[in-house]
Order: sequence, then C-alpha cells, then structure tokens
Amino acid sequence: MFLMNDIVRDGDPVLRAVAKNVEFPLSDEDKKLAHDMMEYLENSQTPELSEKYGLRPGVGLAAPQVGVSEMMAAVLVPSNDENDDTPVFKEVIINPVIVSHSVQPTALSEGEGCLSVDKDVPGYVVRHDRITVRYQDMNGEKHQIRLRDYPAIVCQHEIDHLNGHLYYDLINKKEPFSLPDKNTVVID
Ligand code: NB4
Ligand code: NI
Repeated sequence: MFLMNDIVRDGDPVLRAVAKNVEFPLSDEDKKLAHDMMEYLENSQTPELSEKYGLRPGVGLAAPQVGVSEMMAAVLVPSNDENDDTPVFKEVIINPVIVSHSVQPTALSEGEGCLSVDKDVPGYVVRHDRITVRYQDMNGEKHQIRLRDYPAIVCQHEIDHLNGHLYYDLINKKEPFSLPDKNTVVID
C-alpha cells in the first residue's frame, strides 16, 4: 500500500525524466504497481481511510510520483451523480499518447495541486478542453478514447508527469489568472 512517504517530491529528478514505455505482458512488479496506484486513489477518496493513513486526496497518480520512471498512471474520477457510484473514468492508462486535441482551452477555476508539490502554486493551468488519448490497459488491450472537461484535465496532468512536466510549468508567471482567450472553458 502506498502512503504519503512513498510519494516523490518536487526536486527529485525522476519527476523531470521522460518515462520509459511499458512492455507487455506486464511483469508481476508492474501489475502490483498498477494495483497499488489505483488503491492509493481509492483510499485517498474514502474519508475514513484518507484520515487514518494521512493521505492527500487524489484523482490521479503517475508512476514517476512513486519513483518508477514508466509510462503508467492511474486515474479515478469519481461519479458526480449521487444516485450512481459508477466512476466517470477509472483506468490505469499505460503508454498513453494524446493523438489529437481541441483548440479550445480549459482550466480548473481553483487551479491545480499535485501530490508531489508541497507548496501551493496559484493560477490557471491552461489545458486542452477535449483530447483523444490512445493507451493500453493492464491487459495490453489498445484503446482510443475521447475525453472532455474535467476527466480530460486529469489525464493531461498525468500524461504531463510521464513526460517530465509539472502543472506549475503551465501557469503564466506574470499573470497567473489570465486566460488565453474568452472561449476558455473554466471548470468549477
Ligand atoms: C491530480 C489532479 C490535479 C488537477 C482536481 C482535484 C485533487 C490530484 C492531483 C487535475 C489532476 C494528483 C497526480 C483532488 C480532487 C475532487 C474529487 C472525490 C472525493 C476527494 C476528491 C478531491 F483530490 N484534485 N487532488 N489532486 N496528482 N480534485 N478532488 N474528490 O488529484 O498529483 O499527478 O475525494
Ligand atoms: Ni501530479
């Protein structure tokens, strides 16, 4: 089980490296990694467990954040429907690539945070509103899916980690809350 102590913090070069592609079939180590990363997200979103283990809540976790420089990330976007617990998006994405994206930008109104960045860096993190992602699942099956808005933002944050980028790289240093154009989708 991963705890906050296992999360690599900003300053460690693993967070700035381009991760290695993952080969299939997955090794037993990689299967455990995938499982443990998703388990972290589940536990962190369960108030009793996040409190018990002192976990910062998360909707995504990339392998470099636990010190493994491989193209693998867990994403768990919980349901927003009180009558249905089915997550909006739950997947371990392996070797993900954004194959196309909208011109239209988006940003979370509250900015972003990262489990690997202890300080708070305020500002809009401007991303693509819609993306098409190609990835493999744990069984090596290939997928190509379209995501928009919040799930698209989460996947972009995770795919950035796999390429050595951190969210604050994308914040306008002079005008942190400036938007590139008036059509930007700002998400609450
Ligand atoms: C990744 C996200 C940062 C912005 C937006 C948000 C949280 C993270 C980082 C986009 C991706 C982790 C991975 C949250 C959170 C909303 C849903 C469900 C119930 C609490 C949870 C709180 F925790 N970011 N944290 N940051 N990262 N929303 N939510 N809620 O997840 O560094 O690379 O449990
Ligand atoms: Ni992060």
